[in-house]
Amino acid sequence: MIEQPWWKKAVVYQIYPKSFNDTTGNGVGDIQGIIEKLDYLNELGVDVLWLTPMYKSPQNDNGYDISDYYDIHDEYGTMQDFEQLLEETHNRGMKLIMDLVVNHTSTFHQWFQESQKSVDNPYRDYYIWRDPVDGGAPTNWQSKFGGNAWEYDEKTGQYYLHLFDVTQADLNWENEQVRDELYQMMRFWAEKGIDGFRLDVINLISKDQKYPDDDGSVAPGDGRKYYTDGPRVHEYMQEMNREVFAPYDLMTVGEMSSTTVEHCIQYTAPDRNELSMTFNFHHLKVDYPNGEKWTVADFDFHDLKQILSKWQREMNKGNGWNALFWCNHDQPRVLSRFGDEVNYPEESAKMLATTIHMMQGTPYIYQGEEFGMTNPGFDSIEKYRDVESINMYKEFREKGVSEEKILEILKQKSRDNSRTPVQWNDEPNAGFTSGNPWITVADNYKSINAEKAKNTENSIFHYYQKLIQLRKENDILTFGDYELLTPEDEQLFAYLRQWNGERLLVINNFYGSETSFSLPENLKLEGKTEVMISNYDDVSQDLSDVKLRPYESVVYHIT
Ligand code: TEU
Repeated sequence: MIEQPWWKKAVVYQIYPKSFNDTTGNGVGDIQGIIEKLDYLNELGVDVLWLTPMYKSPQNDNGYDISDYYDIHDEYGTMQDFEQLLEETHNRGMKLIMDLVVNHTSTFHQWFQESQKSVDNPYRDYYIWRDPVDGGAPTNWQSKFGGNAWEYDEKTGQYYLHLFDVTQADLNWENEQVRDELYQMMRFWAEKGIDGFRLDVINLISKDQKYPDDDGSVAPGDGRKYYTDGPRVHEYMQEMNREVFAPYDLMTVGEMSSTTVEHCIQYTAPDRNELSMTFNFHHLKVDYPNGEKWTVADFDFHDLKQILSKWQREMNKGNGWNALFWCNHDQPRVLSRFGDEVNYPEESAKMLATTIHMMQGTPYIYQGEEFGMTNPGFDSIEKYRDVESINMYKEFREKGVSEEKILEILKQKSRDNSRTPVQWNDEPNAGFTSGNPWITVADNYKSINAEKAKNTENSIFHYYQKLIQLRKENDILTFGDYELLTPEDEQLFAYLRQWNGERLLVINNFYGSETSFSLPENLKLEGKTEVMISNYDDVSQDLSDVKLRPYESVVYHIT
């Protein structure tokens, strides 16, 4: 075994507390609900739990709008509950990381409330305030949730910047005092004994101080090039690392919006002392034709392979480290997106899991993915809760798009697709709550639920268990290099990993028809061959001509 940071062999499980498990009957998940399910998570075998924000918040963006970093949101419980959760997680040999939202705070945060009072308030400079330009907004940048990114404040006659919702004001990272306050807050949580942080949109914290208008070369008022991976971002990451991460030996994963592989190498190469690993989203834009998310579209399989392969190759070469994932609370369910939830739910869910879990990086599982949860297929706007979806609905209605068309888009693209309650069993509300759930439970919970998956041999749950175990037992998964095979094949995602004389041949059929794989002519794979994992019984043994059934996935280990 080679010495390495522990998180290079870990698997992380993401919990969206609001939808995880409710013990009080108020329809909202809570901390005690997480504690209740720790044995389940331990049985699955995951090493780390990532909790999305549980701090005090008006919940306009489900907790990504924090009004007090030092307190727990009432509906979730108390600080004592949190401390109990941390202890019980540790007692089971698992670790816990918190979500850190420091690009912005809620406008209900005390800092902003002060900041808004007057131009000479000591907190004014905690946020980004600018004078009007030509009687209007300082720049033409668009908020990620629609509309201009600047909001006018009548009282003081200036605008503040909000890259997200109007109640999420961007912090001014140029201000050293802001940075110090934030580091102090991070140390507060580190002192409690947490094991790390997931850092929300952390590559957006450094803005171009000239605040130029966007010329519209990507999209009208796009603005991203003036604040994405901005001028001082690496300096800030190194400072944060020095001030907080290194002294407490924390695992950190940065959420990187519209980033590049060059930047992610810089963020994660060990000698730079910034972050442990990064999430990037390029592989999840393969169903955004011409960059447009809000449209119904199939995914581009060729692009999916190319993008994932590029990140595998280049991060490995640059000594960076990828977070591997298909889903989170901002993305539709992967089974509905890249699999076939109707005809081959079991096969395609397992195939997708294999594709990601055999790569280099740290895999993340989003709650419910481990037993095949799907998009709920909401058929009315009243069922949606997400601020982004609701803004989009209003905007599109104003433009004259039909209700029916918008619902069709939301069914595929809304963030609420992954936010429906975890389906624990076949009891009312899927066992999530005894009350009224804050968002409707998907109606397939009687057939798709955790209890059933746990009690069924060969279920998706048991397949994930096995994948998690394999990562611990096989160094090749951590260290092996990566080569995409048959890149032009329109149905197969096949790759080869090699390390220390061992090889892994990973073959995934992404479609519902049969096909076959033949080894490229120049590739000779000699040695003892074993099937490491597969989602069908009796798989082909002849590597020169592997027959694949619908959504078949097979991994050969050659030693
Ligand atoms: O998301 C950042 C982000 O840019 C997206 O994934 C976003 O949801 C997408 O662009 C919308 O189309 C993070 C959080 O994960 C998300 O839940 C928050 O809403 C957002 O930051 C703001 O804090």
